[in-house]
Amino acid sequence: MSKVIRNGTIVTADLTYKADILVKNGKIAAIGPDLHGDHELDATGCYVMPGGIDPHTHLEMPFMGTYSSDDFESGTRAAVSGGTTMVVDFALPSPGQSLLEALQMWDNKSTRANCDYSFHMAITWWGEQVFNEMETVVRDKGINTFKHFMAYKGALMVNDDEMYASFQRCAELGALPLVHAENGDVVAQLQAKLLAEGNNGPEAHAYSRPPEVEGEATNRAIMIADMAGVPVYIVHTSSEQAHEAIRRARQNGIRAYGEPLIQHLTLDDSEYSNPDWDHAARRVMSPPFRNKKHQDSLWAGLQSGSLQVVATDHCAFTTEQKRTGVGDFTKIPNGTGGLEDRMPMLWTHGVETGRLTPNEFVAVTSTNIAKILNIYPKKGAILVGADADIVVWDPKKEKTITADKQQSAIDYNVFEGKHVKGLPRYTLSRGKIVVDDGAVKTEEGHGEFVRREPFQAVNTALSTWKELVAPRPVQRSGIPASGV
Ligand code: DUC
Ligand code: ZN
Ligand code: ZN
Ligand code: ZN
Repeated sequence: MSKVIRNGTIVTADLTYKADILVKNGKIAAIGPDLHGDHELDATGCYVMPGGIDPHTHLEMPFMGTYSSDDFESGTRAAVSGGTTMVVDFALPSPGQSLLEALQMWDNKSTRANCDYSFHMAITWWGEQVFNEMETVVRDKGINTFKHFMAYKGALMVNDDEMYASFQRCAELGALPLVHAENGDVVAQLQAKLLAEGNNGPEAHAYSRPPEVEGEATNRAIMIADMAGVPVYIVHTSSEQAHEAIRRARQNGIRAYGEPLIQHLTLDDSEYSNPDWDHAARRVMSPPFRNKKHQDSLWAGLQSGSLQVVATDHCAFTTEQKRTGVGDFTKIPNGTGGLEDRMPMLWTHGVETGRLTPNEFVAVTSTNIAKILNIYPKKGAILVGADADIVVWDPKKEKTITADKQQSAIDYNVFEGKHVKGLPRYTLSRGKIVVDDGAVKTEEGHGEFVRREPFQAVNTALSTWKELVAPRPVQRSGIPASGV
């Protein structure tokens, strides 16, 4: 059965024009004036854009003694309700675990997805097995990105030795390394000092992860990537120092990418001085929210192109889960939600304010991401032959964000009470209407895995295993099953 989106204004990363779109067999079959089909969707007064891609989510992730509370069903339902039609989640082996075994676990969880998805693979330890499995992950499993944590010491963190070796392996395989850039050694010392001084509340979480910790690690990751001969993507860029390291590198011809989160763009560190423990703890994430100076820097980065994409790092924990950290902020599960609010919040604070054009909005929420992750133009495009992942965006539709009405499984929303203008009228996931005149109509399991092929390899370093890195004992956590 064909569908036609009629009377809308198509907005892509580089064009704005009036045309109808014919959708058949999950793909865009035609674009042009006055098209007709079996089912017609009225887009009068709306922008018709590529569905959003969130390149950074953690659904049902074992982390800090628990599991994040949105799974692939509720998480992708939340996504499509806000106009996002694809998520990229992190398969996270616990240290010592086989990458392929971890991937199988994420494969099993993702069968419930309501929209398309892909995975990044995390490198949480280093050894010959990891080195060898990386090739299978890229060549057979369709994953071209590997995530490295420079923080979470004693759990997920890799050291420079391991990171340099892994980056060289990425270069050889045509894969892109991703980095969580915070100096984990310094964070661990600051945490211990703050606790020893009796600072155990959620506000101390922010004190333990100052912007310098992020700026230093970002610069280090970029320099190590450059020495390994590989581009690098810095996740959740939150501070001026981190942004400056990326901008400086780009000016020097280094291919470094930066990913601010919608939370860092729109919420600031005053949230942590709220006297309500729950309020502050619900906003504990890493990196923490920053002050206005840093927010201005991130917006400037999106405007100038030195930062390329907006994500969420969606990692939702209930209030009850957050309360594990009463009396010790280091035990508050790190993470916030944002999947369903990313697009409306960015439209409201970016496009409505004049900071971003609608075309730039499409670029940072979808097209740039598809290009960086090597899935363009299957995703991120309004072109004949592209997947019909489309959002019909009503710039006049308004709402006040409230947890009572959200799709996410948790009991609060960090954007509670915020007014947004600009919401989906329709969302299509590979041609299926999943938001119909504002009403969410998902089908569990409709989502499919999207393969991401390797980039042209830029370096032939480390094509065979060499014992270059001093082995260190793998520290296993108490959680079974891929726990960290
Ligand atoms: N930061 C978070 O806040 N949660 C998940 C992982 C991360 O790096
Ligand atoms: Zn007609
Ligand atoms: Zn992270
Ligand atoms: Zn993350």
